[in-house]
Amino acid sequence: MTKILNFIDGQFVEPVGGKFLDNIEPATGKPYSQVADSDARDVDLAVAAAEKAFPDWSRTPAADRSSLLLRIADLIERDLEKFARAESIDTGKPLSLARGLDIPRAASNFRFFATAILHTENEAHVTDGIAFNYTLRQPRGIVGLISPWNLPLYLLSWKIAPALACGNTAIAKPSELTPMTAQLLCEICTEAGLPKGVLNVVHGTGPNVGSPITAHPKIGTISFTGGTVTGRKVAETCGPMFKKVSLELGGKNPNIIFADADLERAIAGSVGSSFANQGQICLCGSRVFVERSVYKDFVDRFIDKASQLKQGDPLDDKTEQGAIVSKTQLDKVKFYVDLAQKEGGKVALGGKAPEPINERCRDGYFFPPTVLTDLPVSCRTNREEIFGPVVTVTPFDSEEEVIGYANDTEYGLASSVWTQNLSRAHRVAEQIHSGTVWVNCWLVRDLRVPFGGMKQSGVGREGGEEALRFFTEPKNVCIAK
Ligand code: TXE
Repeated sequence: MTKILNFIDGQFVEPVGGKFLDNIEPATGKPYSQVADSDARDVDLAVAAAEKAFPDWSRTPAADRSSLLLRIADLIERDLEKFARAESIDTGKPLSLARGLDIPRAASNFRFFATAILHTENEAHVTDGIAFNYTLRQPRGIVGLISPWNLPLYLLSWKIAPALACGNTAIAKPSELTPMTAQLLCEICTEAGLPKGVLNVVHGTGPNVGSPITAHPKIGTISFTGGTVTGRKVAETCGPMFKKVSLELGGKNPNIIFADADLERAIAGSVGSSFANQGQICLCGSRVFVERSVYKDFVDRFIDKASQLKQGDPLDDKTEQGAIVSKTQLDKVKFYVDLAQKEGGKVALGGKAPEPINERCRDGYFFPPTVLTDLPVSCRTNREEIFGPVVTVTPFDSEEEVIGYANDTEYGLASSVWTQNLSRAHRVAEQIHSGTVWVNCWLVRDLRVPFGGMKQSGVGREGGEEALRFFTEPKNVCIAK
């Protein structure tokens, strides 16, 4: 069975403790590889390598760092098919999604930050008659990058690319559930000629590897994407150590359809925002609100369209809905569908695990697109993050009412608004408490825009200039006249 090893100081190495975890293929429910079950000793080795690499890497001219990162982007694209297949097997996501979204986006992340660092500016402030100030933005040192299982390479590269582009060295920890494409990325980094120790990857569980990374005194910067409960633990560790932290956490995003929307477009968009990647995207719109005059029409057509999504073996090219990432996550989804019914909800679509899709997938973690109606806005199903192919649909009567519903959550990551009334779009966008508001679209991601959440969806922003600022330390140099 393939062994996924740590990548430290440019070498693939076994974990010091010699232990491995089974890596399960969600579509079959069976182990198909093993991943290093590392601990604090491996983190220490990675930190030593990153520390050694930092002086040279941080002084490498931006143009040279840029060339290297562009080469990594090219190599990811060259190996697109290999990466996409690996991501699909590891996560259960449809191969077509990995090929069309995850892997191209990983290449774009490298390309974007490789070129962004060629166009930076340093601010200057003239203090009248007294002094001249300029701002240096220097790399912060060794950074810790912790990422989740839903978009493994997409999210890991979203952190690695800006961190390295800015001249930092990194310790990355992919989710233990989906470590495979990080291994492939390390192979490519070697081929591209990335100096050893610049990127180190330590595999293992959150408590054994994630926690020592967040607690390590030599890692002063932590970029974390994952669940809100874990994010809180990361913040608790980093706070008293005064680390610079970015937390991209969960969501319970509203998707609002006004009667004046282009319904055809809103329905297609809502099927995507509800069920893409089996609903396992932090940006998915899991609470759908529909203006009462079009509620019935919308629900009927939405259900009709969602029921046509082809669930199947993730490796089948025609599959649109694959497997849920793990048994734990599948159980969580089932728990919430049961809870919804206890809370008075009706299952309008799905709700039960399907018959086996084929012999290979007999024991896989499948759950169909599920639509729940008739739930009170404030019930648990409507408040807690499910992170699966499950949405609730609720009618509303006025703009004011739906803004109240949208904001009645602990989370504030993203939202969608569907309307053809431009003034309404501006009004609603301004009042919704979320880091992103999409109008008549979903998941349109320009890499230059600030990305992140409000309230319990996180702290800080990633993307474009925000990322370059996060991974650098501003220093004011003041020269007297
Ligand atoms: O994520 P975790 P889990 C949500 C979703 C899901 C829930 C739990 O609702 O059901 O979170 O998922 C590492 N110190 N999201 O438990 O644990 C872990 O190894 C440092 C939303 O699978 O947050 C992994 O690499 N690190 C989300 C990463 O944190 C720790 C995506 C994320 O895993 C750690 C995933 C610790 N103490 C889940 N414990 C999104 N917003 O995209 C774990 N980790």
